[in-house]
Amino acid sequence: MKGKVVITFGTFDVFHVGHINILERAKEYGDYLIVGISSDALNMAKKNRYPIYSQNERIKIIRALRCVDEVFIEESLELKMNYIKQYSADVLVMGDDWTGRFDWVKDACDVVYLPRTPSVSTTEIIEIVKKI
Ligand code: C2G
Repeated sequence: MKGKVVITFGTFDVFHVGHINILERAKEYGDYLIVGISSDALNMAKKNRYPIYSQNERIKIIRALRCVDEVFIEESLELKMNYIKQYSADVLVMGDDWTGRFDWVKDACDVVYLPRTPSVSTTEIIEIVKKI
């Protein structure tokens, strides 16, 4: 019995504290946390570059977290509804950089947008490291 199922999505490239903050807060919305991890190909389509860490590395990192119960690869942003139904999710949690973008799944589950952790992002880390 999984209890209340929470689903969230992301790339989680160059894993940082903003990522763990949203995953831990997402878990508080239910009993079982499922994470859809963007495939390398989806990342290329979304951000026009491949992630620093491959999808297999990102899966390994996310799966190892205590708050995460299950992971899968997210192949397309348009498949959100399919994933929500496939995993019987009760609530979708996303960071507030996505506010409003996934309201269209509200017929299938609750949708919650949580504030992002300020002053940390993968892009910023890459820029800082480049300058060293
Ligand atoms: N995040 C956060 N605080 C930060 C950075 C990220 O709360 N400082 C959150 C984002 O809001 C997101 C999650 O961490 O909910 C993963 O962030 P990204 O890896 O940047 O995910 P993204 O590429 O936006 O992919 O289907 C949706 C997409 O797959 C989301």
